[in-house]
Amino acid sequence: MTINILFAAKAERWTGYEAPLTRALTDALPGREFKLATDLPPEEVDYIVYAPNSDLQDFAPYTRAKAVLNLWAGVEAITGNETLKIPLARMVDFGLTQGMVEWVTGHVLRYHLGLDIDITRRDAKWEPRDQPLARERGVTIFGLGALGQAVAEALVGLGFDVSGWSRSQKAVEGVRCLHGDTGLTEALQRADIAVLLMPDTPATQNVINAETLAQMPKGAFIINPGRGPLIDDDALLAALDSGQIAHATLDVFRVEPLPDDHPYWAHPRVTVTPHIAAATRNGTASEVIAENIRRSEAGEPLLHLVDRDRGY
Ligand code: NDP
Ligand code: OXD
Repeated sequence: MTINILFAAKAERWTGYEAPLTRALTDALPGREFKLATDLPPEEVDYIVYAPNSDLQDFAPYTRAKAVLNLWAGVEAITGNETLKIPLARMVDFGLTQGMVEWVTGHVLRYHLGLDIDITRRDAKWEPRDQPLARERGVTIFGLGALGQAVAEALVGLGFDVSGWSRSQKAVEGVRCLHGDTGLTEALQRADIAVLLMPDTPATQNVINAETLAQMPKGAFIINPGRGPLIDDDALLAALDSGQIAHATLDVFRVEPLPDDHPYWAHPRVTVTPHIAAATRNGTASEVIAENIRRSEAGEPLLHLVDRDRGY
């Protein structure tokens, strides 16, 4: 029987996915017939390859569908969808992970080395300064999941004093793994540079607030490629103005695109990037999707299943 796979993402994504997804499905399902399309009768669809910003928001008519396979790592825009009753898998993709490692490492090194001082200097002042080694710089990764762990390992490789904070206890070589409410204070105190890589859930919203910002070392840096709601924006702006936080690099926001009049745009101690930290890569992501369809057809458990109650 033909496996019908609906590609439900913005139309412009189809051009990039059609060929690699077809190739990956052909490799993963030898001898099986499949149909991959952007439009199929809902009652005939077996799998939905999905982006939360697609027009598909009502899953009720997809009575035969076995799983929704998300093209994004973040699932906050779909976990609350009451019409979704079937398993939901999120994206864990080599390309996405590597992209995040490179983006975070670049911004950590920018802060660690004080690169802005030299890049923006125009006053002809020759002012040598001491450069601490990475091992003298505490970096805390808030969120030690697929992305956080990879980032932590890369920073350990560069010699940083890396801590990580998660909901449950983790073990990552070279990383001081802290967790839960009891681990939060130490995680904050060790964060000369804080990297936020948690999902947006009711439990993580505003985790960076006036109280937690005050527990970080004075003059700390914040890098947020996680999600906008992790930060209480007013509290961060106040901490930037007081010097408690020296600078923030923000890739994600409560409202995207970030509105023209948002104070982050003009703030001298904020760098805004337009949600570009890491993108799902068509080729590697297609292999992840195809592998999950193969698993489902073989009666094996899906990879990267979302716990809808936990929200990630
Ligand atoms: P994972 O689900 O693999 O990891 C999430 C981590 O956050 C886990 O370590 C988890 O703890 C921790 N966490 C969740 N809730 C809490 C909590 N209440 N307290 C403490 N820790 C918590 O996600 P990924 O690493 O794959 O992705 C992380 C996020 O990065 C995505 O949800 C998305 O928002 C963002 N993202 C941003 C991109 C960009 O371009 N800006 C690109 C891709 C992703 P535990 O391990 O105990 O479960
Ligand atoms: C994602 C993202 O969640 O790009 O994949 O933010």
